[in-house]
Amino acid sequence: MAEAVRCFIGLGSNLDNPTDQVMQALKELQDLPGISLMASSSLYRSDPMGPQDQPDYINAVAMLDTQLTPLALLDQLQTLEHAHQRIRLQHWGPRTLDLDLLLYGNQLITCERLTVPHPGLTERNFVLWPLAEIAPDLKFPDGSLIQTYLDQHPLGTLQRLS
Ligand code: A4P
Ligand code: MG
Repeated sequence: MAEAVRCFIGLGSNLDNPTDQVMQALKELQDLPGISLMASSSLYRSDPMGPQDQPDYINAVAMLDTQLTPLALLDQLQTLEHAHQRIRLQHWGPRTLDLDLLLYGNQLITCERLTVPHPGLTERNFVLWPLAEIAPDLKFPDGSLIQTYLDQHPLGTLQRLS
């Protein structure tokens, strides 16, 4: 059997009780076939990036090991999004559940359905801080350290929830 690859998933929600959406999604990730959930961050409340006339987000990051291929993993994540009745109305608009594949081992992936590392990864404090909470020594595929990006994108109004 193929060796498991360490992956990180970004979770976000700002509709229909976002805290429950994210906590439920973390449970569901754990139950997905071919996936072992290794750690999950605290939940964080964040100001909306993009259109401002939408509610605050709840964000978190999960660490998992999987033998699924990147596209098979994306399929699983999208099935989960659909199960949360996500309706895609507007780019960067409100959503019940958004699951982004942030990192798939050290792989660089560019295809029609997938860009990994996720292009927003090193620019969003609501991704960087929860990621650093569960992987403080993380190195990105280009060799850069997560700590560098934390310094560039401080916590600001991002709020870690207990
Ligand atoms: N896709 C390509 N690469 C990936 C990847 N690494 N992970 C493709 C997941 N999907 C990936 O995604 C559109 C397509 O991207 C998918 O079909 C997949 O094949 P989408 O989630 O439907 O589109 P979107 O969310 O409207 O656009 P985008 O650019 O993915 O938005 P983001 O980056 O997900 O941002 N503010 C706060 N505070 N917190 C948030 O979490 N999230 C967003 C959405 C906006 N503002 C936010 C937050
Ligand atoms: Mg997305």
